[in-house]
Amino acid sequence: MAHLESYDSFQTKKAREQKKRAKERSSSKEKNVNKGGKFVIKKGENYGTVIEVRYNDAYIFYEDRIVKAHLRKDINYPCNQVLFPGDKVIVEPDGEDFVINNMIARTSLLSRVKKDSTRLDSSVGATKNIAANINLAVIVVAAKNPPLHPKFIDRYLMVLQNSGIDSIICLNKADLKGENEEKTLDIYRNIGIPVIETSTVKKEGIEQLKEYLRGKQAIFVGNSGVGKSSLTNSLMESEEIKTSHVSEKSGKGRHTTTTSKYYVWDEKSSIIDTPGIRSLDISTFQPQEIQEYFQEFEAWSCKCKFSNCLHYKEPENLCMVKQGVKSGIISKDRYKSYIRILENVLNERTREMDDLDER
Ligand SMILES: Nc1nc2c(ncn2[C@@H]2O[C@H](COP(=O)(O)OP(=O)(O)O)[C@@H](O)[C@H]2O)c(=O)[nH]1
Ligand SMILES: [Mg+2]
Ligand SMILES: [Zn+2]
Repeated sequence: MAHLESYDSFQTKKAREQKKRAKERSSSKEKNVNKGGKFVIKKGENYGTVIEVRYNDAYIFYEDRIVKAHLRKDINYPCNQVLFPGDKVIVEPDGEDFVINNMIARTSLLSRVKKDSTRLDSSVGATKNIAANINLAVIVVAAKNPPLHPKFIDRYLMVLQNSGIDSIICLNKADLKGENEEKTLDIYRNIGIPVIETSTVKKEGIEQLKEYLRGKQAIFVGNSGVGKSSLTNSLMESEEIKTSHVSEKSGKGRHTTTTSKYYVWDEKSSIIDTPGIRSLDISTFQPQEIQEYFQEFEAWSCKCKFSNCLHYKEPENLCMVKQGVKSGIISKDRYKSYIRILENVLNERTREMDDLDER
């Protein structure tokens, strides 16, 4: 676990602050439910882990088996608005089922933009919560097929960091890796993100991946076709994984995974295999905030002429970040990712202004 420890010590003060903010955000979402008797508690022993949520009930991994459970009677919300996969709950037998008496306060809540959300309902319910209490995200990318693009990695890194979740990069299909891919990976090694390389074809790197996953409530994220399900299968070949469970109703696609699968190894270790999460929610970011997630800019940006420099349309001679890119010390790809995300956020804000004007 040496890698993980060095990564933890790498966490900057800023990252810790981001985590704190993420925690506050997720706990503010719990408030509604907590109005009656205390449902959300700070700590608890002998908890079970939610692995699938339906409208009225949830499946809980509890004492080495999966039990079906419903919410305590006084909680007047559908189960799927209160609990998400990964939530830790206190249950007790209740007739044939179990009853969920409490939920332990979340450490993180990961969400994505809903596929069917339109601009009109963007204020309500436009995001879908994917999983709670995730403490490690494995960003899976492929060396080739699909090609390796830093822009996906950067978006994931930003959103995950903002949710208070540590990330590692897993380059799968390492058997297809060339020089260009090696250069791309170096960008991330240089900024302190752990990178592991796997090949499910050659059965390489699986043990190392396992080492990272042990003791974690982890999630595989990444575009479809990169090999997330193949990796899960490789992990499953080892006997440690006890349970697998399909959550969400299956969609129509025949050859791609359309459902999330929750694999539990033991009380403390699990992995969620997600279908590709296409649209991550970046709507909550302020333009000025985005650069915080490009930690290697910081040493330069503090010397930009304007303290609120966006390193965007400002003249090159007044922007040190642009100088850093020019000198080759800041990766051009990372800078491009930054600009792409910034433009997304700025466009979103322009559209909101237009909407206001029209009213
Ligand atoms: N060359 C190579 N192909 C792989 C590797 N892992 C997975 N694949 C192939 O990549 C394709 C997509 O894999 P899959 O696990 O379904 O990806 P997912 O959509 O991310 O779950 C399949 O055809 C796999 O056989 C690998 O390590 N090397
Ligand atoms: Mg899959
Ligand atoms: Zn600047």
